Order: sequence, then C-alpha cells, then structure tokens
Amino acid sequence: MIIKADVRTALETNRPVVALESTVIAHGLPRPQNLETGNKLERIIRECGAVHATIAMLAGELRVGLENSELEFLTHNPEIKKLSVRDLAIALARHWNGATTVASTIWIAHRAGIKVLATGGIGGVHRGSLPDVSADLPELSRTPMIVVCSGPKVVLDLPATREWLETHSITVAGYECDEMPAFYSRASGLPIDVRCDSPEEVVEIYRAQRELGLNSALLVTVPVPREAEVQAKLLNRALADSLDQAEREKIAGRDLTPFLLAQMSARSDGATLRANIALLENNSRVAAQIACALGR
Ligand code: PSU
Ligand code: MN
Repeated sequence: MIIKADVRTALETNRPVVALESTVIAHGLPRPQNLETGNKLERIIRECGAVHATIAMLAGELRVGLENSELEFLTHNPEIKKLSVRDLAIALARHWNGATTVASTIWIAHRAGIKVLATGGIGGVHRGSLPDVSADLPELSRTPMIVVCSGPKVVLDLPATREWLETHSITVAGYECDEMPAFYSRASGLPIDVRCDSPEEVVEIYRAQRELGLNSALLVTVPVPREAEVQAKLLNRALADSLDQAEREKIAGRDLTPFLLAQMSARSDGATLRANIALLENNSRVAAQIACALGR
C-alpha cells in the first residue's frame, strides 16, 4: 500500500483525514464533470482543514492519496476497471489500473488508519428477484468507519436495503434529518436509528461504537441540498424508464449501477447529475467537519 506523504503525515500526527472513493469519479459521473468534481471534492476537504485521500489501484498497487495527474488518468481512461473487494487480488496479481468502490475503498482506508469516508450514495439491494446485493453492504457491516453518504442510491430496492442494514447491525444516523434520505431525493419514508445535528454528535456515537467493540460502520446519511433535489414526478418517471431499459438490455453485475445512473441523467435532462454533484460536495464538507471533530 502506498500512502501519499501528506496523508501519512496527517495520520501519524493525528490530523483529520477524509477518504474518497474513485468509482464515482471513473464510472459514476460522465466526462468532463467527473474530473471537475473529483478536484472540487478534494478542494472542499482541504478548505475545511482536513487532508483528502482519494483511493484507487494503479498498476496493481493500492494507493491512498493521488497526485492530480493520477486523478486525471482515472477520469480519462475508458480502460479503468471498477474494482470491488473481490477484484482486489486479481488487480494486484495482474497489475491493473482500477477505481475502487465504497466496499473496496473502506477496506483499504481502514487498513491505512483512516476513520472517515465521503461518497454519494452507497450500493444496496437491487430491485428484482435475483437478488443482486452490493458488496458495499457486507463491507460496511465489518468495517468500523464513519461513512458519510446521501443514503442508498434511489435506483435500489430501498426498503430491502434498509432491512439489510438493520439485520447486519449498521447504525444509520440522519444528519439534520428525521428519515433516511434516498440519494437524489430527501425523502424515502424509511427510518433512521438516530438523528445527529452536529459533527460532535456523530463523533460521540462513533466513539461509543468503538468503546463497545463493535465492528460495523456508522452510516451518516445527509440529504441532498434542497435546491438540488430532483422533483418526485421527474425522478419517478426517469427511474421507471431507466429500470425498464436496463431490463431490456439485460444489464447486470458491475455494469448495472453505472448504467442506471447514466440513464437517469439522460432521462432527467441532467437534473440527477446536478443533484449527484451537489450531494457529493455537501457530503465531503460534512465528512471533513466530522474528521476535524474527531481530532478534538
Ligand atoms: N456514489 C455515487 N455514484 C457512484 C457510487 C457512489 O454518487 O457511482 C459508486 C460507489 O463506488 C459504490 C458503487 O460503491 O457505486 C456501487 O456499485 P455496485 O452497486 O455495483 O456495488
Ligand atoms: Mn451487484
């Protein structure tokens, strides 16, 4: 594992660090917004007084913290693989370049000693009867980190995903909200376990988890900023059409989530893309504030 010098120094001196995943940049957002967003998220974290550590695999090496040129490489290269935990060993053995999902990013970040990750929406239980369950979920159940997101992606089976989180003892906090947000939408009708109104309140619960010796993550769910929320009618229509399209084209496995996100954006005139970027920026800010509070 190669940890970038500024990240290593921050970890050694107990300064705040926020991990970022790279699949959202390489596969979740289109060009050129992906690179712009990647740079912006890093800048937001810096401006909040924390050190950013974007995680990826380059030429078979686990990388914690990237140079600008490396981030750019990830956003401009169609050959970049989407690596979940099951792929890490193959990528290492075969010297691949790949972007890491939430699952593989927290696997790496935790082993590097990082306590906070920011992302957009976590993976979960897909709709349909297969069942297709993201590796994000089991990894969250065994990784003691704070994961800041806007809930599971709305393309998923949200009630089933909420049940999975509960069964596997992943504590779900609502950040300044009373129900679990659903990615592009502030509402899901599904419960949170606890409401937190400040970074300090999040840190208290995280510390209590560690005191109890629990291994699961603290999922901090932050609603998309009001002005960027996608209106329910537009969202539901785009969603139904996108799900139909995926079924017609028999999209499955690792391609399903990126396909659905791209479809949603095309079918909403970019409204979902604007929401995705706004919530990523906001989540990065909240994650940095939590990382700073952890050090106090
Ligand atoms: N958040 C976003 N966009 C994304 C993702 C998260 O706003 O594209 C990525 C994360 O890397 C997450 C992955 O781990 O989508 C889930 O993919 P899957 O359903 O195949 O596990
Ligand atoms: Mn899957």
